Amino acid sequence: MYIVKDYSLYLVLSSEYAGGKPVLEIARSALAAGVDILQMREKGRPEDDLMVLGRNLLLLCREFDVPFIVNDNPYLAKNLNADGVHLGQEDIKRYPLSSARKILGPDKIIGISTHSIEEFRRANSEDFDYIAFGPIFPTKTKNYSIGTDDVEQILSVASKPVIFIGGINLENVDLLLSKGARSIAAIRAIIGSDDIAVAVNHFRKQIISCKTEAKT
Ligand code: 3NM
Repeated sequence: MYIVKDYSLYLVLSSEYAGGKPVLEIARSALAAGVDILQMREKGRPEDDLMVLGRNLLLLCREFDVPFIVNDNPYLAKNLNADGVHLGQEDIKRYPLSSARKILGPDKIIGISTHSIEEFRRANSEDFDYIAFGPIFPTKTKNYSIGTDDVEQILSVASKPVIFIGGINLENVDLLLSKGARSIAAIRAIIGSDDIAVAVNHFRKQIISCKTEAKT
């Protein structure tokens, strides 16, 4: 199994929220500033486009030794030789974990989105490599948010890394970290920022200072 060194800051790259900025430029700045893992999340684009963008993103991720994850489609992940796939609750109806593993082989990362304690528990009992949980705060891709009340409970039973997602920004991340979260994913707070490197550095500082405090 591919061992991910660190899921602390997970960048989800979606050009629809990039405000017209080229995603490859955003990716380069974010990788240089220190995101730990990167996902290509491009909804509704032709597969040929995704192959081109994916190849370029993979090369960039390799340059920075950061895992490259493809959203939704294990076949696309396989064809790109990406490091893994991220599956939503709808995706796993089409590609249950066993079939995604068969497509990708045993050494790739397979992550899943969960949106309730029940979904989390189910995913936690299966052999996913990580579990995303959200949307924690209001966000554009979902019409509800679940807040931080369940964070401690989830972390107390989690048997794999949990990545919190949804509306997380530099103002609210401390609340999440104070509940024990150590891995967070973001789209807009990073790619919508005027200065990608500054946004990434701020997130990193906040996460790192929390980890250091937890040890002392
Ligand atoms: N998945 P932003 S929330 C892609 O809850 C995605 O599973 C979510 O974007 C989930 O950081 C979300 O801009 C959107 O809120 C994250």
